[in-house]
Amino acid sequence: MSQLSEIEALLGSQGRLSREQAEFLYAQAPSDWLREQADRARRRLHGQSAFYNRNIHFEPTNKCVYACRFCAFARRADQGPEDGDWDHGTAELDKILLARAPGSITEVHITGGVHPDRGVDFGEDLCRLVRGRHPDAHVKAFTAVEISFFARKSGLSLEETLKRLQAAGLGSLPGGGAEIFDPEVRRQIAGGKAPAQQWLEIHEIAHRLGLSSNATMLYGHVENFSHRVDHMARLRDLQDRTGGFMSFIPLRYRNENNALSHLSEATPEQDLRNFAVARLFLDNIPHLKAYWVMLGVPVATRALDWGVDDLDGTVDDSTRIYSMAGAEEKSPALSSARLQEIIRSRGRTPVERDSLYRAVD
Ligand code: V47
Ligand code: SF4
Repeated sequence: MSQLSEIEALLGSQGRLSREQAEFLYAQAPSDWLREQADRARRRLHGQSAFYNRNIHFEPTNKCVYACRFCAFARRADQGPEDGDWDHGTAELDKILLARAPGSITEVHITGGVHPDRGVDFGEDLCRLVRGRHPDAHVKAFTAVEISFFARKSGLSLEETLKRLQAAGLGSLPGGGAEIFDPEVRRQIAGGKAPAQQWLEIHEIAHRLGLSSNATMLYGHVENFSHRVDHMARLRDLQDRTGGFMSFIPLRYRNENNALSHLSEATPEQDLRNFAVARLFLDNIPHLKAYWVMLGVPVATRALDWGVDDLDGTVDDSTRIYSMAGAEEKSPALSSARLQEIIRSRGRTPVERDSLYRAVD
């Protein structure tokens, strides 16, 4: 039996792919085969449904103590004000929240640079503010990298930090800051920030406390297929222990205005193959998200045929973390109606979800 037919038989009996098999699929599986298999796996989990939500993004600041080489967004904390800098507090968030009618959003996603002067109390203030203005909205906020810094700055353990944020209204953690877990690749692209073990530890503690989370993977830069598989294997192992990850979100590296701009970007075909392998390998993470802001709407739409069941949401924000790095959407926002139309265009049924993937009426 060829390796491909062996893998097909394994998937047919809902067996689990090994690392070697996943690497083989990345390197050698025909694209049509990958699409069909990933689509079948997706259908088994979600049937015809494809999910979206009504969310907004808020990025408090682009000042950051780190200098990830792929990041086009951060400014060093000791740099003077420059074009494109911002440093918002609760007043700016409040303005954004007040502009939204009650019940018009179900989620506020907050993430940004790691500001040198801000500890957990700042995070608590933001969570309380959202919950005060929109009591029904879910707060998905702060990557593990931000949590790690809050803990250090405030002299607290990781668990105490998460508990304080949870008490202030934090509902789940977004998946950012994961990048690629392999230590050598991480050193090259994101030296200095929370290492893989700490990123995973923070999500493990969050899951234990009852906070669900997401996980991203930044791909298409200096990593190879084995680094991607290693990254997903670490997530799969943790998920076997906790079950706390809701969604996996591959993010294509965008190459404008950063220290790695000499690298070219992954092609749409590579994006789609990556989604398919992720759907097949991560058999225990229920949702696979195509983040349209980063991929552009055309690729995100096609991804619905390659294992993806979720498009994130309306977003509606400056979301400059991506546009500064070259993402097509300069002021990203899609209406619910447009998201539904995109989903229907692939023959699927749009389902509005809340942040925990429960259907919203
Ligand atoms: O960790 C930064 C990425 C992430 C670039 O959990 C870049 O629902 C590509 O995690 N090219 C933060 N990517 C965003 C994030 C996220 C987004 C949407 C939904 C969710 C969720 C999480 O943005 C960072 C980093 O990997 N990023 N710069 C760049 N040049
Ligand atoms: Fe800072 Fe995040 Fe940019 Fe890294 S990716 S420099 S942690 S804002």
